[in-house]
Amino acid sequence: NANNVAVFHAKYRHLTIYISCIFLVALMHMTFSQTRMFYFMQKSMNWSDAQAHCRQNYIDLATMDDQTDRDEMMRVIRQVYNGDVWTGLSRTDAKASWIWSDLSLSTFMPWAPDQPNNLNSSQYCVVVTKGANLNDLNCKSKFPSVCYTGERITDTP
Ligand SMILES: [Ca+2]
Repeated sequence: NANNVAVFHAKYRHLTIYISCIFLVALMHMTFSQTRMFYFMQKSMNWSDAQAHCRQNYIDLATMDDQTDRDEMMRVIRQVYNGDVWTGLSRTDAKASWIWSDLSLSTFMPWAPDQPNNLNSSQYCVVVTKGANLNDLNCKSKFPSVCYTGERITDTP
């Protein structure tokens, strides 16, 4: 009856709070541990070589899911560099969709003003500028690059 339920709740209230705390800590741990880690590669390479290098040493050229990724990526880059850096975004030709190299379905693409403009009809690979925006450039151009490790399974609110 209601009286027994009340007694039960009083008896186990501390346990409920304890379990809630553990759950909260576990959730926070998941949120933080699954954020991507970004790594700047100083050596200038064309996009394909940069991708091969990232895949060899990390997971791939960097993918961005959201503003959190963008902020963290720029924080890592700006520690040592202030210019264009290859990201994992590219396309196979002028009519193809932009695709992240790890096949991430992320649609977060903060293009710079008037970009992508496919200048000279030969810009199929994407750098992040010092202003943290995306610009399509020629894949044969040589720039430093940014790689990543880690995969986010849950999104932070
Ligand atoms: Ca461009």
